[in-house]
Amino acid sequence: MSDKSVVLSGIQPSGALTLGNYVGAIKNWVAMQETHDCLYALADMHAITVRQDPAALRERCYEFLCLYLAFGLDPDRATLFVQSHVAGHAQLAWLLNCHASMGELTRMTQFKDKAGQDTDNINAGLFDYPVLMAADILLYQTEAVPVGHDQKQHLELARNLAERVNTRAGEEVFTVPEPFIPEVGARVMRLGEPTAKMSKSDDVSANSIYLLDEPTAITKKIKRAVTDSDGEIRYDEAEKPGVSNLLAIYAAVADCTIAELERDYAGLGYGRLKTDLADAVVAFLEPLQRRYAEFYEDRSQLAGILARGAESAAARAEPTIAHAFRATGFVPPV
Ligand code: ATP
Ligand code: LTN
Repeated sequence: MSDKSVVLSGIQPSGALTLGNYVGAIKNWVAMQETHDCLYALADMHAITVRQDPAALRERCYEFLCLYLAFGLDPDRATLFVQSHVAGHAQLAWLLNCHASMGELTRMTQFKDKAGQDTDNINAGLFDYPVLMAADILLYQTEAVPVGHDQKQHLELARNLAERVNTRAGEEVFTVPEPFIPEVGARVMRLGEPTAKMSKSDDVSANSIYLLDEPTAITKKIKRAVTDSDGEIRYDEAEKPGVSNLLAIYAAVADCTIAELERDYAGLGYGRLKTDLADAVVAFLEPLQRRYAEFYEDRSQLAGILARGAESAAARAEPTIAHAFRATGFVPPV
């Protein structure tokens, strides 16, 4: 077993991946596989908390995997797997459910947002979503969880559940995980509404840059992005959310700092900033999309990667399930 610290993260295949998902999460996933023992999940069980077409959900899992591979996530260095392939996620979620309170789950802002958006389908899974996420994390004795800012509250819940179970059991069943949130780009905003988070399930596609968007669509969306009327290129989230968002995206795709951009664009207009940003995003995504298409061709390779990932993740989950069940008082299977 590796002596590197364990990292786990996941994304639910609930819509096409956006640049927000890359900047807030996947960018760190790629960097961390060099230095940590990483597990990255396709969180399909989370995705069914909103209604899914089964064939489309299956297809999207392959799409996500190809994008992960195209970004350079490497099945030889990180465990890439489908959440539903490892039974321990559902098993541990049940156990944790019995330690989570209705009150704390009711306070989760993501639940309040999503329940408010789709009032016809406020299912128990949507409410319980953060407990399943805590199970994903605690199942592997995870130390760090690379996510965007919106997941901070869920991480706090996972920490509380770990500490609560450890205290009640009188022994350390779970490692208490830490969030790992980027300093810049932890909250990429909608292009047309820069006070709300860019999100893959947004109905308005002009608000998001999808990782598989065509260059012309990217350019068009960025040109139409909402800015402000003072004309100054300066990072100030409160006063200038639109321009700040464009600068954060630029810094993430061009691997430079916001201070460098502010200096380079001092005195230039928003038109110029948008044209250059569109070029930078297209230059960043084009090679990615090419690699994506190559991976997508080879289904048997993809199936092999997922089989390997599931086997490795399941083996790693087993000791934690056994420990947590024993500490709870369950009779061990004979
Ligand atoms: P959905 O619309 O289905 O809720 P989403 O786009 O908000 O999806 P998630 O699956 O909830 O994405 O999140 C996957 C990861 O991407 C998480 O780590 C999350 O914090 C991060 N993330 C999502 N949107 C953004 C964003 N706009 N900026 C930065 N990080 C983000
Ligand atoms: N809920 C997360 C996706 C997710 C996740 C995880 C993130 C599912 N399981 C485990 C980190 C660790 C979201 O981003 N919506």
